[in-house]
Parts: sequence; C-alpha cells; structure tokens
Amino acid sequence: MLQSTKDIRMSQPSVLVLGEYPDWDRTALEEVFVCRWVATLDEIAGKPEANDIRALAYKGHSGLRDADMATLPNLGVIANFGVGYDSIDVEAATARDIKVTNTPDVLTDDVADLAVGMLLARSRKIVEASDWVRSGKWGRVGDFPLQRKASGKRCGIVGLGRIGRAIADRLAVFDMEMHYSSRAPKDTPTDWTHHASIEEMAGMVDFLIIALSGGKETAGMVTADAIRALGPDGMLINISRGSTVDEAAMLDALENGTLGSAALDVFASEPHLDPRFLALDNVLLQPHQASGTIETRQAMGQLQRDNIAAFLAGKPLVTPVN
Ligand code: 8YV
Repeated sequence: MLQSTKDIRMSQPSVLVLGEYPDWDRTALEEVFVCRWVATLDEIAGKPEANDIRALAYKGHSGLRDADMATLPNLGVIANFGVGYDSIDVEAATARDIKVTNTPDVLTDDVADLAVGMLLARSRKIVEASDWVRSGKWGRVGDFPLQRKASGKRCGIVGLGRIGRAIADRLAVFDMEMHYSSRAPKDTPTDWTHHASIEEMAGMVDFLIIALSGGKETAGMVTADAIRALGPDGMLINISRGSTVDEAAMLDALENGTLGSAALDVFASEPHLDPRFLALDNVLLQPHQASGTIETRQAMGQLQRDNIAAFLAGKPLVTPVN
C-alpha cells in the first residue's frame, strides 16, 4: 500500500506527528515521510513551517477542534490512530475540506477479547482470587468464596457494530442468550433478540456490554433508568467510551448496590478518573487498554501510515471517515 519513499518524500516536513508513538511507529513514519514531531500544536502554530503540513498523524483523546485545524492552513488529511474519532471535530474538518481517516477492523478482535476477559474476570473475581492466593489467605483462611456462573446467562450488547458483533459471537459460544440494541434489527442468528430500547433490554439481561462509538450522538445513551433496570444482580461492561454512560448515575448505583457490578476500560475523565471508582470493590478497572497488544497497535500504525501515503499520492484513502 505504501508508496515508495521517492514518490512521497519532500524536502520540507509535510507530515505533522502529534501524540506518543512507540519506536516501531517512529522509525516507520520517518522512513516513509518527512515528519515534524510535536507534543502540542502550539509548537508549530503561527510558524511559517505550519504552511508545509499536508497530513497530520493524530494519536490521542484530548481533542482536535476547528481552531486547532486552523493552525495548519494547508492540512489535507487527519489520520487518526484509533477506530474512534470522537475527539476530532469531523464536521469542522469536512467544512475545511480536510479528510479524516481511522483504523477500523484491525483492533476488533482485541477489543472483543478484552470485553469477554473483563466479563469473566469480574464474574469469577479472578483478580481478587489471585490476591487471595498471594496474600496467603488461601492457606490461612480457606477456600475463596463461591462466585456466580457466567456461561448460559443473558447478555445485552448496546450497539451491534463490528466490535459489538465480535463480542456477541464470542459470548454466543458460552451458550448465552443474546440480546442487542441498535436503531434497526441486524442480520443475526434468528435466536438473538433485537431491542429498540436500551432500558427495555437492560431489564432482561445479566450482562450489559456497551460497544457504541463515542461522540455527541451516543453521549449518555446508557441512562440512569437503564442502569436501574440492569439491577442489583446485573453487570455493566464498557469497552467503548466513558461518555456513553451516565457516569454519575452509574457511580451512585454501584455505591448503593442498585447496580451489582461493573467492568470498565473507559471513563468520562480518563486517565484521571473519578476517585469514587477507586473506593468501590464491585468494579474491575482497566486503563483503556482494549486495543493494547503489540500486534494490533502495529497494525493500527500501519493503517494510519497507509492512509497518509494514499493521501499524499492522490490515491483513494484506505479507511476514510468523511
Ligand atoms: C485508542 C481506541 O485509539 O481505537 C480506539 O478508538 O480507543 C484505542 O484503540 C488507543 O488508546 C490509542 O490511542
């Protein structure tokens, strides 16, 4: 997919790289493009070299707004490192004739794997059980307390896109009764139940797994009512974006036991999450690491570079968003 270095390299940096990248991405970006590396856009804003930038390799969740795009007058593409592009104002990019690309598909397996891993880990308290062994309680106190079975339970997936579907396919093998919510019914096995209402579905399942994309359209979609409907025996699992849940309502419900438990990889104010989470013993907390394997992060970096290379070569983008 990548063009030859000769085709793409220019004398001035044309690719601005924003965010933290591992060595393999740094080397590969430098090999193919003439890059300028910045920690923030302020480092280049207003300088003459800002005019040379045609592509932005973007990694992060802090936000790329219209005013940020305005600092790069000749920007043509924002290549996002990630499937979710909720931190980029795509409408503003489109208005400025800037293309946005993302990294779908290559991370689906990992995100689905982690969702299933979190469900099992929280159901069987695998982390706590490990601490039981390490602390010597097994020998001193006795057997670890019994937990609830996961296989055969009822599972509701909120958002049956690529990732939601991959989670559902995995959990169907655990003999789970499968429910999903989406605007319209999807092409699924006939025994999966579609719900137009998340609240209705939440009242009928043991596990509610959020696999929505982030952004304005999905903000707060998992409401206090849905959390209440999931109930004291229910578990909420979120591998999408913290913004999709009414986080304050979830914290209240976890504190007062009206929601049984949660397993969360994402938070509204991550990485500085609400300290109330840390005081809870009915949550499994993960550091937004669902796509965090070497294989997947390498594939995401490659796809990001492929999109930039396609753009600079005037070819169709590999995974365009707008
Ligand atoms: C992050 C993600 O991109 O793909 C997404 O939408 O949330 C993650 O894979 C990853 O943390 C790199 O920033």
